[in-house]
Amino acid sequence: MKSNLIKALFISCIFVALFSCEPEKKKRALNLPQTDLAIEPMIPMPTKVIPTNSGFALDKFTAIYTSENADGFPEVGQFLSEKIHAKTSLDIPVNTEDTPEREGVIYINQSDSLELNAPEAYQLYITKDSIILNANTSTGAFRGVQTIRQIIPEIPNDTVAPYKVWNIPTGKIIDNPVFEYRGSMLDVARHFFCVEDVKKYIDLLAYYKYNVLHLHLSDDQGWRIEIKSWPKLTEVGGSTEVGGKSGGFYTQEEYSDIVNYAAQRHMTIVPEIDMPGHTNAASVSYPFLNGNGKEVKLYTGMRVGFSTFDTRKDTTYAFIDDVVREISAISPGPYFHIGGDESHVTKKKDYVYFVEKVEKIVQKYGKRMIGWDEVTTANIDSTSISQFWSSKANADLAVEKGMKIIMSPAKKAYLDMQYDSLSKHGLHWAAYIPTDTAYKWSPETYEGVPLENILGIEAPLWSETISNIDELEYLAFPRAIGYAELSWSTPENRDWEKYKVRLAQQAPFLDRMNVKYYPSPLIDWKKSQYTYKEIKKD
Ligand code: TNX
Repeated sequence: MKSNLIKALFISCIFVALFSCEPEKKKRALNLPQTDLAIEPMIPMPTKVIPTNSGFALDKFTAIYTSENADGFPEVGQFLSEKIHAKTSLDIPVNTEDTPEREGVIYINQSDSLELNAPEAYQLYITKDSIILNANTSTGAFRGVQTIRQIIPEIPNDTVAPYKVWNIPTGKIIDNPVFEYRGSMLDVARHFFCVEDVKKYIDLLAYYKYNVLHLHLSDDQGWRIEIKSWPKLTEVGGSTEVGGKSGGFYTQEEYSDIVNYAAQRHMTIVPEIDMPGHTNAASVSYPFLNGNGKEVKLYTGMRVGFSTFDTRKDTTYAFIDDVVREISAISPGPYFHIGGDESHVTKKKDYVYFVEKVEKIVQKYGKRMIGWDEVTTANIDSTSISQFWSSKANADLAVEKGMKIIMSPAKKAYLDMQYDSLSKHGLHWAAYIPTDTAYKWSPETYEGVPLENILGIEAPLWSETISNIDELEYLAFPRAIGYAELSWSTPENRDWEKYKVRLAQQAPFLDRMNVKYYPSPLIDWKKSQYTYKEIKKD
């Protein structure tokens, strides 16, 4: 009798042991909710999404493997691992040789046979057992990694997490941007923003697949980049800002730090030195540059259009040559922006003469010139780029000259415009731009610019009315998220009603990133995407 009891006990112990040996992973996978890749909050919306309605379990057993010899791929894998850690606290190894327990692998492969063959294209195949991200270039892989980040559920820390598994819906994604230039501009001249603020903005833009940050580095109120051959530009010209507080500037080392940080996120920095107008800070530093005939002094107001360089002096061009040379040497991207807007006190013929000369200087240092749309009134090269902000006539001129155009219509794409009359920050000279107006326009057809002339879209954030990162975020978000979709997604994939549902679900990410976005009343913000409570218990 006793021995029978011992036997039974022994058998049941074995049974319990066996049962608890059932792979933990399998047990967890059984508890995954039904999922649908097609309704994930991806922004910008990918070209094609084909759901297969099952789940990949991201957990502590997952590993990332990348093509090891393809340029930049291991770094992209590392970036994904870091971002997974920030979101889930999981430590996912990259290219580890320790494999025994690994299940559910994320592969990031260099591949020449994508359905869409373009530099930033990528494909994702998500099955129950693996995620395969294929891209031709590490830039394509980086864009695909943003998609993966967006479909890992954002689970609040305080939610019960019985299995510590993040369910990723299965399916296939084929994706590629419509426009090659997808940018935002930050005006660090009217108010100065420190390196950390700029990096945070870069991080947020990169998540939405932007590839350009244009820095407006000089204006009447401030000069923000060290030029070693002309030190007073920053000593004097960098000393103040709108409102009269002390301004600031980037040393060349700090600027390079920003450039490298952006490059790691596959983004290009476009430096802008605005001239011949908007040059009061430069002229206060070196008065020989001044061409408006008046005495120059530091300016901390918000007026535009009162300053100009002296366009007929050789020394002005010697100065510009040094500035373009020094900045180009630390800007690996292909562009140099010369401003050229609102030169209201420069005589027309002087303006044209100036732009043509400066274009040659920019080209001498191996860069492609960008200028605000007024530059098209000069006789410039078809390789130069016009940034449309207000003048249809200038857009037509650019098309006539065969130039590429960056679309930044002030009425639709200016991030410094107020949302409405109650907005805490911003201006409204062009329009009020609520979150839906920012999204509901078509860059492909705006002002009749032919599609083949459009290089892309840029959303400028002028900083007369904002002086810290919280205020910057209030104006930029959520509108900048919409511009990301306008510049990446096909017109067929853009629909306000569908977009606003996905936008609402950005709240947990924005909150985790401590982004002080404007909580537009048009959006039914979802504070949490999905919680473990939705996972059925056994
Ligand atoms: C116009 S748009 C400007 C900027 C101002 C902005 C304010 C353009 C090329 N120039 O100098 O900061 O309006 O919205």
